[in-house]
Amino acid sequence: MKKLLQKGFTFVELLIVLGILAILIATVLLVINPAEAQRKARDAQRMKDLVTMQAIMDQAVSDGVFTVTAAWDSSQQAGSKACDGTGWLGFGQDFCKYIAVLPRDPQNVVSGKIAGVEGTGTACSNATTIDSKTLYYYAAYDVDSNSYEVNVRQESTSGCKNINNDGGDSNAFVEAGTAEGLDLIGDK
Ligand SMILES: [Ca+2]
Ligand SMILES: [Ca+2]
Repeated sequence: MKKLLQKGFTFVELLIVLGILAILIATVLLVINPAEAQRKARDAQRMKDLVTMQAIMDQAVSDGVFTVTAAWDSSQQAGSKACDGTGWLGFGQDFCKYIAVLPRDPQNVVSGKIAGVEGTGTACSNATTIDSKTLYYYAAYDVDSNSYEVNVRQESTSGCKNINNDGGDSNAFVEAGTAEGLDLIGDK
């Protein structure tokens, strides 16, 4: 019996093994960083949606479907994903022939603890988080120049670099569109 017990772990040995396991798990979590991985995944979706929104707007401008008579900003209407003109990217226009369901920010929150990141420079090394702001997609159409701008935020530190070098005037958005200087949407 004594021999058998000696072959097993002592309490101290068990503690050491558990300690090592805890360190290993903490290290793996630090490397994988599930929260940052989720932010990256949402950012990737946002970049995809930006291209989709550009395609919708390009087509709509090309087809001359806009009947609005004044500049229009959809940035505060991130609710419905309906394509029939009542959705957030509506401008009162029916976009159903271009897309069945409008893209919408994966988070789509009025005010989050972290609403995104912003920073300057190609590496965005000074990235800081944006607190207590809307985490929506934004769009604007200017009737005089028949041009538009669409914006998305980024949440992950690595996504921050997407907000620069896009030809726009904002260090808080990834901007795209046909408006000169992409200056139709101010910082939100
Ligand atoms: Ca930008
Ligand atoms: Ca802009």
